Amino acid sequence: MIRKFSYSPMIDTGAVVKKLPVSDTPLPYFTLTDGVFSVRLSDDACVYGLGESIRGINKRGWIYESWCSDDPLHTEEKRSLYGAHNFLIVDGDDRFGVFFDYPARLVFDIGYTDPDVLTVAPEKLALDVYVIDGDTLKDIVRQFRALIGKSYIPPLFAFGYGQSRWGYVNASDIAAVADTHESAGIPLDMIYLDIDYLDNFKDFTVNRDRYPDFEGFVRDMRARGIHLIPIIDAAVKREEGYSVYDEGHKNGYFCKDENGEDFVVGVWPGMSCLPDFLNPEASKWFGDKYKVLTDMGIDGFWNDMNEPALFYSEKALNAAFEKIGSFEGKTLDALSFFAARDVFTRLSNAREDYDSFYHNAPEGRFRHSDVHNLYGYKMTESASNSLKELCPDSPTLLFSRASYIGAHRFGGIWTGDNHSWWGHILQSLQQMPGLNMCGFLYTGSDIGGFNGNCTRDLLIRWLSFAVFTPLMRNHSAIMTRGQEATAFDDTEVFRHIVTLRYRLIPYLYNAFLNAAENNEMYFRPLSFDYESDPAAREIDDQLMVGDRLMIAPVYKQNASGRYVYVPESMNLIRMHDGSITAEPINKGRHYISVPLGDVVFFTKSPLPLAEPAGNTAELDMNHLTYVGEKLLTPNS
Ligand code: MIG
Repeated sequence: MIRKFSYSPMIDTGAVVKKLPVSDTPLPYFTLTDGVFSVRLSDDACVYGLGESIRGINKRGWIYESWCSDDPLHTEEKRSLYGAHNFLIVDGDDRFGVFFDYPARLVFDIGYTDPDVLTVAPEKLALDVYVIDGDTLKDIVRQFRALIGKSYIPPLFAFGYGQSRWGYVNASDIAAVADTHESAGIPLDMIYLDIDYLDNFKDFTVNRDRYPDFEGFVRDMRARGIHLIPIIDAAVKREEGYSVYDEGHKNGYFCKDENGEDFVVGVWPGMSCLPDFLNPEASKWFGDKYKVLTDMGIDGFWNDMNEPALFYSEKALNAAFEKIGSFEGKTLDALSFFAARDVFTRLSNAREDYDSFYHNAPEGRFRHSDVHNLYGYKMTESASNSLKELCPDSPTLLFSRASYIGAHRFGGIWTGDNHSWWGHILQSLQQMPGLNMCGFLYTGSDIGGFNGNCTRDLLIRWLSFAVFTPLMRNHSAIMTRGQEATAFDDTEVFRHIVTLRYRLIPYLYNAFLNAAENNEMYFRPLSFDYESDPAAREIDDQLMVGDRLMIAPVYKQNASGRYVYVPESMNLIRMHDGSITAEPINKGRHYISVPLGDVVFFTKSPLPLAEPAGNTAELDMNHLTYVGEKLLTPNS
C-alpha cells in the first residue's frame, strides 16, 4: 500500500508516473517538527536505499545529502555523489519504504547525530512524501518501482565489455585498443570516446585533425563488432559562430542570471552556457542535436558534467581575481595564506553560483538551487526522447553521471570518478543494491578505478566482480597508468575473465530483463532473499544476482580467498584457467580459496552458459550448456 502526503511541492519532478490522491490519514511513522521529518529506529533496524550513496548496504550510522555533486574523491566521509536518490526502507520493529520527492537539497541523518533517530530535512517544506507498506522488503521495492515507472533497457551490445580512457587522443589510439584486444583474444563490444574527440570541447562536433574520416571510422569499427560511444557534456561553449551556441543564445535556451542574461560558467570548453533542460523547448532542441552523431553511425552515448559541474562562474572568477589582488604585497600569516590559497579552490561547484541562475520551466521561473537535483535527470530525458525518434528501430545505449529518481526510465548511470583503490571494489558492490532499489539497473563503476594508478591484481579482482555488473566498462583518467586488459604482461587471465562474462550474458541479460519488466532488483543484499536469517542481515560484501546466483568477490590486496556466508545449500562454481567446475557447498560460513585469476560464485539452480564469443553479435543465445546440475539436497 502506498500513501501520498503532499506539502505544497513547487514543481512536478516527473519522478512518479502513477498519480495518487493525497492520503487523508495522518503521516505514519514520522513526526514533522519545524520542517524536519523524524522517526525512531528500533535497536535492530537496518536502513536500506539512497541509491548511489556510499558506506555500506545498511545506511544506518551516517549522514547523507541529496545534492548532485561532481566530486572526484569518493572517500568514506562524503555525504553526496552525483545522484540524488531519496528512497529508503526502514527495516526494524516497523518496516516501510519512504520516498521524498524533492528536487533541492535534502539531508538524511540516519543515526549520525542520535544513533536511534532518523531525520530527513529538506531545505524548504515543499515536497511530496510517499510511504509504502509491504509484506516483504522485495514487495516494498516492487511497489515503489511501479510508482516511478519501468527501468531503461539498453541494447544487448551494452552487456558486452567496454574499454574507455580519457586521453585516447585520436583514431589511431582507438584503433590500437581494438587491435590489442583482438590479438589477445579479449572480447570487446564498445570503445568509449572521451572529450578528446571533440573540437575544442564543443558538443556535437568532431575534431577532424584527430578523426579525418569519423563516419568511415565508425563504420569500420562496427564491421569489427565494436560500437564507439562518445561523451556529451552538459555545457555549451560560448563562442559566436558555433551554431549550437548561437541557436541556444538566440532562442533563450540557456539558464539565465537574475538579469535575464545567459549565465556563464567555466568548464572544459572554457566559458560556457548551460542548456535549460527544464524548459521543454530547450530540452527538445538539445536532444535533437544528438542527430549530428547518430547520422554518423553512433548508437550510444554517455552524458557527463550534468550535476551540473561548474569549475567556476565568470562572475565568481572576476571577484576572485579582485580578492587575490588584495593579498598582494602583504605579509601573510598562516590563516591569511590559507584564505588566499582557497580563493580559487573554493570556486568550483559553489553554492553561490547555483543560487544565482534560473530555469524557465512550464510552471514558472525557478532558482537553480531549488531544482538542482533534476538537471542531470532532465538532460538524460532530453537525450532519450530525441534518440527514440532518431533511432526508432533499435534502442540506443545511454547513461549519465548525474541523476534523480525518474532518470532510471531514460538511461543508466555510472558511479563516476572512483579511484584505483581496493576499497572501491567493495564500495561499488555496496552501491549496487541501493541503485537497483531506485530503478537504476543499468549501472556499474569504472573498472580498475578512474583516478590513480591501477595494478594487475587490482584489475583482475575488479573485473572478477564486474563480470556481473550490467555496465562492464574499464575506464581511467588521463595521465594515469594504462589499465586495459591488455596493459599487463600475460593477457591470458584477462581473456578468461572477459570471456566468462560473455558466456554468462544469457543468464545476466535475462535476469536484467526480468528485473526491468517486473520492477525487481537485479542485485539484492542477502537480507532481501533470506529475511528470517539474522546472519544474512550483516552481510554487506556479497550480493544475490538474478534469481539463482550469489557473488562474493575478493576485494583485498594479497588475499588468496575469503570467508563467504552461504545462506542455503548451493553450488560453488569455479572458473579456473577458463575451465568451469561445480561443487556442492552447505549452508554456513566457509573459507573459500580464490587464487588470483579464478572467478568463484554460487548458484541455487543450474546456470546456463553460452559458448565463448568475441562480441555480443557473435553470441549464440540458443546453444546453452548448464553448470551446477547436481544440487545438494538442502539439509542444513
Ligand atoms: O572533469 O571527460 O566522470 O569519466 O573521463 C572531468 C573527462 C570530466 C569526468 C567523468 C570522467 C571523464 C572526465 N570527466
